[in-house]
Amino acid sequence: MTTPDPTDVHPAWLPPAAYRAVGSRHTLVHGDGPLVDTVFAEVQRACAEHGGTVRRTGDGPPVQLVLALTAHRSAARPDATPTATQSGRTPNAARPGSPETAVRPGWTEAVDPGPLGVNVDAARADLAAAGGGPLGPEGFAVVRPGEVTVVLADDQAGLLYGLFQVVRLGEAAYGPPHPARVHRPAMRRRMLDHWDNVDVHPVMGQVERGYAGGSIFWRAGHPRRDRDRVRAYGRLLAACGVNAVSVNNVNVHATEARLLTDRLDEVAEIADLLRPYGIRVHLSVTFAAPVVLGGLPTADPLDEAVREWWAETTQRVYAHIPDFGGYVVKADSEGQPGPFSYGRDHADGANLLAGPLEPYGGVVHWRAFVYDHRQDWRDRSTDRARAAHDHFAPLDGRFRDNVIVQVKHGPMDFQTREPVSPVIAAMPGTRLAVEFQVTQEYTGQQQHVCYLAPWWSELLRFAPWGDGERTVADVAADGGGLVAVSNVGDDPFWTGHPLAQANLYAFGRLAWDPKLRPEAVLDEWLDLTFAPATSADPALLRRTLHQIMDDSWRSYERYTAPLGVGFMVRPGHHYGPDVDGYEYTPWGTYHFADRDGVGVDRTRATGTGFTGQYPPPWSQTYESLAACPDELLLFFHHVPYDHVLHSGSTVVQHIYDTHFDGVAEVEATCRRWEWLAGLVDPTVHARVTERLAEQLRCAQEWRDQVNAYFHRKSGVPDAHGRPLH
Ligand code: GCW
Repeated sequence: MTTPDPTDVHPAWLPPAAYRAVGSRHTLVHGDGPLVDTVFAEVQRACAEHGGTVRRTGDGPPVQLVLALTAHRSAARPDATPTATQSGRTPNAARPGSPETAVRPGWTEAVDPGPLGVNVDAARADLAAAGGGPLGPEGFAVVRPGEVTVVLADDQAGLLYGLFQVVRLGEAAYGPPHPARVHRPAMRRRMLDHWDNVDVHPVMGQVERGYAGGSIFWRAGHPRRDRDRVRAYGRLLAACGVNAVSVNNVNVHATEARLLTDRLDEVAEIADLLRPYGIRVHLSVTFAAPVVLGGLPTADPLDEAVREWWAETTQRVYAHIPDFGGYVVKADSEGQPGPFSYGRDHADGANLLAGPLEPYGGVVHWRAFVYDHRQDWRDRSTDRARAAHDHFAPLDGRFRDNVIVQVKHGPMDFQTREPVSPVIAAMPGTRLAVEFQVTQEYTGQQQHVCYLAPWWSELLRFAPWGDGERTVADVAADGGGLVAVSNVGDDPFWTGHPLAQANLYAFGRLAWDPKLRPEAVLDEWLDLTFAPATSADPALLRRTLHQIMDDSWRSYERYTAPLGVGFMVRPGHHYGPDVDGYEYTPWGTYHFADRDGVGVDRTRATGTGFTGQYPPPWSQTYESLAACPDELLLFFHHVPYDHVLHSGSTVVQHIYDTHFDGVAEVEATCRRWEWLAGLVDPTVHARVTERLAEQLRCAQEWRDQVNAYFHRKSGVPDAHGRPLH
């Protein structure tokens, strides 16, 4: 195969310079199979650029890098139904002494694919001595027993991930000898959901909540067939560890529904392009498919003809796409059809689709984003935050093993700050996937710099049962993995804002290893994207980009909705401030500000009772006004404006201060970015400069609207006498 090289798109974190260390050396790639071919092609391309050589067998110059498959083949495919030992309800990440890492008797004997030279044998011995096998379907080890760096993997995908690790390491991969370093993904499935439409939707456009131009897959009703672009996308995703992509919007409209049947070829083509990068394709389907596509009178999950229709349809899908990943379903949510129409529940619905997928190793991602979007705002007893738990927790244990209940990380909807969804702690007998939003619907729509890895890292490290107990990452790792809504479109920078590429990269890396520090992930991304060797002042570049990005999510939080209350965005498109925009609407997203106070009382004592959906200690912490963390205060409590926060500030003064601070931080970001003129590609510099001007304008608007609003409601002046309008 040849590696893609679209000329009309930014190379993101795989510019040729990122391959300098690999491409300037002599490399041996050992093993067979399509993904090994991908590894070979990647190294070959790097060598063409940087002067090294690569071969698969035979004689040649002494090699400095070996990428070799071991003879051991893992029985499990990444998407196969996990066995007790694989899932075991313990984190998937290797733990010394756990069944995951134990050396199987006879394993070292099994590893002998032939005479590759002494360094490889030493590397294998080293790996075995370190108790490092089996590596699993996607794991790999990097060993440097002497002067040669050796990457070992049991399976092809592991070799590909091993190559990208060596690329990340750059020159550091060829430093002093070191023993085997074993890498295995924490999550078996690391998935991106595209909300791409085939037709241009009259309101949502080509990509729902897309801020990077059109779709890379479809344009105005037709497949784009930009094969290079899709391959290049697969390559970028593999390089950060993503292994599954759902290609179309979870809101499945009439044309998009047909991707399951007469337009399946379009999906198969994408699958063909992504397969060489270890990525399986999934498809969003409509629950009403038996009616709208099959002409049946019902889509009732207990109807025999409906079951047969799904079985036959699924069989046809696998005939076209043998490694098809499975279905994604948004049912009974925001107008999408679902089992409620037939008096059935979500377990009935999900199990209907899971059955036919099961023999092929496919899964159903069944979304838990189910709530009443036709709420009466006057009715204080209905609380949207409660909805997913109310619907799904009682169904725990009823889902088939190849159903993955996909839960948004928070109880509302991808806000800048929300507590962790209580569903994540409520379904021990169900495989759960946690869903993030890389596309910045509520975090600046790729007009604003907002590096989201610190937010995701907080969420992944959160321990719903209290400190020292299992984390959100552990739940996802034992269950269905991590999913995120993609931020990619046909924009020349992939993501509209060039710095938003870092979010896509970070999502993949955190899904692979949720313990990575967000600043370290940013360093990886910086070093790849802005290869230091090509920069006039790499230290200044790195320092400045850290200053701009590390805290950008918290800056965004400061100038938008305060203290976890959420929304306050313009209805519909969700960009920019509108404090009361959703206040008297049916969407269930209220802040309840009046002249005396603000916030949503979700306590058991006097409010909606939502705090009772958490296990201890959080059920108590959130219930207590005194204990509730400041950043979530208004999510859980309605308080007077003079309520004193743990920080010592009153609520209203906190609102004023953070809004002035947030804008000042954006001003500093604009100045810092100016210093980088000449240190980054001029087209990148120009694009970011343009976006920063908009970010500053918008941040000022947020500051002035939010501050003026709370000043007018509360009548409390700013303690520092700043203008409040
Ligand atoms: O955040 C909301 C978005 C909808 C989206 C929905 C969902 C695809 O505003 O555009 O629909 O979430 O997650 O299903």
